[in-house]
Amino acid sequence: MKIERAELREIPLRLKEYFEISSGGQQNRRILLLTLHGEGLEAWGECVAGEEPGYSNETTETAWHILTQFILPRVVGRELAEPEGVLAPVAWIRGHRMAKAAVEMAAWDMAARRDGVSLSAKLGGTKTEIPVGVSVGLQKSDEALHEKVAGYVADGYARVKIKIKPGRDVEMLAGLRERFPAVRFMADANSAYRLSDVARLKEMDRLGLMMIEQPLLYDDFLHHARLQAQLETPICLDESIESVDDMELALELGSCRIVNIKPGRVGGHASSKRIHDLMASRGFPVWCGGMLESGVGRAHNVALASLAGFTLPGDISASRRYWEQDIVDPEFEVHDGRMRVPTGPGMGVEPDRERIAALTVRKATFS
Ligand code: OSB
Ligand code: MG
Repeated sequence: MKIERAELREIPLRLKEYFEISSGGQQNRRILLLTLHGEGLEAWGECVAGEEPGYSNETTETAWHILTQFILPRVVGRELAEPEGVLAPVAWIRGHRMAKAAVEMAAWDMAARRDGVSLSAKLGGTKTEIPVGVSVGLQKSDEALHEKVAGYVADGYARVKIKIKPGRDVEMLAGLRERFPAVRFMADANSAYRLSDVARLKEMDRLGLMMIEQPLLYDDFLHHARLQAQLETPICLDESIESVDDMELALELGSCRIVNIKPGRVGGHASSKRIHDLMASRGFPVWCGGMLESGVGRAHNVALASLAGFTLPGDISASRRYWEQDIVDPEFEVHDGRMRVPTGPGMGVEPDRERIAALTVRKATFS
């Protein structure tokens, strides 16, 4: 398959509600969409970089820069049999995994369409439905939080992830546990704690949480290992894991027992599959994280989460949890805590090209 042309676009999409985590908040997303063309095929990818460098060191703006100045000029014109090699000409670029992943993931969509199979099948997925959860941002009050959670429980989500930070943690979670005794809860700190907070974190062991996600700094494998040794609740790493090598280090040190795989964070689907395979070989579960994607990025996440080792519910919620109107048809829906994996060719949902064109605030074309 030949990548004959690429279009990179930025579209603004406003989240239905402000989403706050320990490092900051998001309301107006600046989404980068990538379209690859070649041999009559059209394939789609999304760059998951955020507007601010609080979760990752990448931003929408750095991704635009790296994609337009360094990646796309070297990738367009390439002829490849399979998507795995698409980033070979840019392997010398350090970091910028979210920018790279947008291209790699679109190349998987292209290869799936060429083969006439779903992206799920192309990636080696076997599930026709996946269990899904929801991630609830920091709220102004416990009352507001309880109301949000009650709504998502009514929507049937298979587990509810609660964002925490110092001052909004043990008591808040204990209140939820009391009000919702049967709900599967987990907590995500987005690096808000230090190892010196171990006493506080140990108090969470009595709350029956499925896991605590990324309690400590993104690059601190050693302290995560020391913390995990003192906690019964499994630690799930998110920010820390950017490659299969990071995963090996984390397992070697005992820094976590679970990982949240976001294909954008780890550089694409091939890297995600390697992390999935490594974890499966050691008997550890993985789940697919989310980055407040549009329907394009969500389609990629759903396809990835159809691999057998993604046994825990992902942060893959219904389109309507994020947007008044998504940019794909059909929108993603949740029933009884599960989402159907699209079966059509490639990502299996249709981007709304007219609406995307109307929303586009900047566009760069490479041929
Ligand atoms: O830490 O998982 C995270 C969103 C943006 C940045 C980081 C995270 C999140 C979420 C939302 O938790 C997951 C979703 O897309 O629903
Ligand atoms: Mg997280």
